[in-house]
Amino acid sequence: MARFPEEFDHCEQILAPDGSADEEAVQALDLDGDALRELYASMVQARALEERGLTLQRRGEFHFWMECRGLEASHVGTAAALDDRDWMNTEWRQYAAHIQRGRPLTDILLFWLRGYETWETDDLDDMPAHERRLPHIVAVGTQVPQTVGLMWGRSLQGYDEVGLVGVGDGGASKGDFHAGLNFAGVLDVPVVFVVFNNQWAISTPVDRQTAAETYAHRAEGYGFDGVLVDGNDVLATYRATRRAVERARESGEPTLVETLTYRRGAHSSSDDDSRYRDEDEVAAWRDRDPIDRFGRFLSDRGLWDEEWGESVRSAAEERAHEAAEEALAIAAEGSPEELFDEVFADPPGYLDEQREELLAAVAEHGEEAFRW
Ligand SMILES: Cc1ncc(C[n+]2csc(CCOP(=O)(O)OP(=O)(O)O)c2C)c(N)n1
Ligand SMILES: [Mg+2]
Repeated sequence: MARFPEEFDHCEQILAPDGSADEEAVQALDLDGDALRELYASMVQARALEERGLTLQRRGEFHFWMECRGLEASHVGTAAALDDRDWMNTEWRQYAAHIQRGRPLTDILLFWLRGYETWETDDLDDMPAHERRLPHIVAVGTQVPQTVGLMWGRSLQGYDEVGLVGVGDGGASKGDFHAGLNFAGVLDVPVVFVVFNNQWAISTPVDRQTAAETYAHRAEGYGFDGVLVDGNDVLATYRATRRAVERARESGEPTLVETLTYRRGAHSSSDDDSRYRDEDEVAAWRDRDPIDRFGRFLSDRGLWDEEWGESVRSAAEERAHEAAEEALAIAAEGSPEELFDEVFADPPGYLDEQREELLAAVAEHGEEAFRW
């Protein structure tokens, strides 16, 4: 069974569920009103995008979609702690983090519509923050050793950049997780590992992933620090990650940050979560909504009122709508043979043969027959 929110009040926290805050801790963050409002707006944008994506999937315009509902504070707070020069590789549900780093919504959607990503530049010295990432890999957990390799290389080249890599509670069971953390600990690779413990990996609850009390404990076995934070508190996830980023930059020492949270939506648009979990559990976590909590905090400081909240929400919905229209139009211009692009610089011969076969089939049956 997954666990209820009351059991997790021992996590590092700045905002209580009612929005009241540890004032001293807030002051120490040194975030002004605009920066605080930006965190809120990123979370709202992520939710608007997820609602749009789900609607379009139900209408048959997207073949697949996944929600990050409930995880926004974990994704946005950790991403906000990075500098523009840093790198961020994500697990597949983490689009709120990309939003916080300024990645265009259309670009996020196009990955799910086309299965590949494009970059505006390959000049590493002139790359904007939102492009400083590896291509998204659907194979769970592989991003962990890849990030360590990337950051080991960058630090050997003399750059003072830090890499953040996100992985789920399920992904943390992969051997890749061990290989990545062990290597980074031994060689002082400047990486912040973030385990988004949302307590489910499709239908497998976290107590079938690990018998340990926390993921954060594992850091000790790799020779570095681990910290458990309330994943529904955007200021706590920001602070813990910021500390870890600073440490990595100064000494190369990695950190493991566990954000404890809950996946409120189904695993994906292809999943029916009512078949394996109790609605009471979902309802309990709905009361801990990270956006509502942060809104109450902002409201107490005069940074949020109904009118402003509504304007942020409606602008986010409009942007999500426009981005979806744009992404669908771009994807419609693509052709089936794109399947073979963006993988190999020099494709092996058998792929050329398969491309010819596909083109012959398209010529015979028409492109429409190859669209989902
Ligand atoms: C190597 C591999 N095995 C299985 C899958 C299918 N799969 C996709 S997501 C997922 C669960 C991931 O759970 P978790 O790591 O907790 O991330 P979450 O979905 O909760 O964000 C699985 C098993 C996959 N993509 N890659
Ligand atoms: Mg999970």
